Amino acid sequence: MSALFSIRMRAAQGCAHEAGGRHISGAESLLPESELKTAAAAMIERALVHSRGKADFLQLTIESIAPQAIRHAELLSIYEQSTDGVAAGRELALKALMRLGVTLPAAVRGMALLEALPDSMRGAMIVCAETGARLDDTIARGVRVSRIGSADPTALEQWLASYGLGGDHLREALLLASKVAAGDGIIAELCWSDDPEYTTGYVAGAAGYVRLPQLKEAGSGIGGRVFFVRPDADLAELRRYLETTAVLVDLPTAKGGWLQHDVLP
Ligand code: WAQ
Ligand code: MG
Repeated sequence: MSALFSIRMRAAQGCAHEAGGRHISGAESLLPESELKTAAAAMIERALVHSRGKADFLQLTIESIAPQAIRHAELLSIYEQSTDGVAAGRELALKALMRLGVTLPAAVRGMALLEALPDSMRGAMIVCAETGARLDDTIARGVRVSRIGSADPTALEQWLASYGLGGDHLREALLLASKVAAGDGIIAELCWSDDPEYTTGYVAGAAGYVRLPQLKEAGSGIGGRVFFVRPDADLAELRRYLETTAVLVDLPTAKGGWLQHDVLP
């Protein structure tokens, strides 16, 4: 296999993130050299034309990944849940988190952290799955998962389309959640988008990706991610995995039952 490159973008309004700029958008992928130009152009376009606002700062990083450093994870199964309104959606999200092994108080506390954000972070909060206490020290930055891609982007697109699924938000979230769920110490993840028009969010864990169509009100530009971890998780090691380990996501081996409706895993 030829060498792969990690390509990632972050964009902010006002000034750079680290100088206090407001996070607008980010993106990451793992690609062969031949696809970098197209991917870079798409990421620049995304940063400059975004529903959260116009970026004044944009950083693109491209670096090669040694083939022997690449790990693999399997694409999570999807469970689509129909819900009626945001309150019902969040209620169901709590239930899904508990099914994956988060305690009720921790699920409630973790969700409250996300609900209380004054504006979106660039990355995720790491929270104890037993107590709901925030464990990372990144304050308003968050832990950003990167070096993540599909082992076969064309096959993934066809796979999703065969289930009537597609779109950047879903594809990227599914890849990210598949890497996160494979992390040592991860129990579950809770996410909703910070793009004002995108209300679908999810709860994910090793047992699957539970898609909830309305986890926030349309028009809200505040979203985020919470990674719930075992109380004894090695946080430094986990953070290294999330931020720097290159992971390619493979399609599941068995096709039957990959997408299910209105059942929790
Ligand atoms: N690592 C950690 N946290 C991230 C990352 C990352 N690579 N990317 C985004 N976040 C956090 C950050 O706080 C953002 O503000 C927040 O998540 C939302 O990011 O249809 O689009 O890219 O099934 O806006 C989920 C549903 C869509 C998809 C999620 O998130 C579906 C989405 P966004
Ligand atoms: Mg966004």
